[in-house]
Amino acid sequence: MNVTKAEMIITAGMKSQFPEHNMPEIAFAGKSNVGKSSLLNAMLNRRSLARTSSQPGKTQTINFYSVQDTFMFVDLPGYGYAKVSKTERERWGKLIEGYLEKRENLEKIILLIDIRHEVGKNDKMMYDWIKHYHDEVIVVATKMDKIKRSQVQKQLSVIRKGLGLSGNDKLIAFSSETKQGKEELWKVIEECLATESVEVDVQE
Ligand SMILES: Nc1nc2c(ncn2[C@@H]2O[C@H](COP(=O)(O)OP(=O)(O)O)[C@@H](O)[C@H]2O)c(=O)[nH]1
Ligand SMILES: [Mg+2]
Repeated sequence: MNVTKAEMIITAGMKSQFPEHNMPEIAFAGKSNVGKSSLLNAMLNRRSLARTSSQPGKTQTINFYSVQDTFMFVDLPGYGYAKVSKTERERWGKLIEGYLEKRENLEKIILLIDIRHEVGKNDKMMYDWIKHYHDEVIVVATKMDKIKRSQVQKQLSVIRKGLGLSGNDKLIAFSSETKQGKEELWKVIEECLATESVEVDVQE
């Protein structure tokens, strides 16, 4: 896909702020600092449409980006950041559940895992949760430029085993620095959009 138009629609801190529209949404989930915002920028050919940070745990909002006026990318708040209060964690839980469980527009959730890391408990929980609702899960192994080329296949199989991926799931190695994996990820996203099952009635 050649993205020529991408806009930030809203940074939602609560469910009532989720935008009403009838486009399908592709949401990105993962641990904080996994590289979600960087991946969105790389996919959308933008340097800093989605804000990136070297300090994990900053974004506790759901950010909506419209792409080509035909679908939306949704940046979910990262999980697994220890240094937040119980109140903050509960707020996070409510926000993300409010989106994942009830969002009519949601077409696909893409799970991001750092290619250098073991699969964590939260990653596995998120995978199982997605798998419960979606037959096919798309997993992106991020920051592949941080490991040697010769280690990529090995790390991918660590992730495949750790999550317990099944045959119809997809696992793509990606780098926001080198843009490796970008074409492959677009191809998978375009396939999702082509077989789109979302039908949303927007009340005027
Ligand atoms: N080398 C490298 N660094 C990355 C990559 N993706 C993200 N980062 C860095 O990892 C940190 C967290 O990235 P960010 O996109 O903000 O993560 P988020 O919290 O998941 O949105 C930032 O310092 C990024 O520059 C990548 O593909 N390669
Ligand atoms: Mg982010």
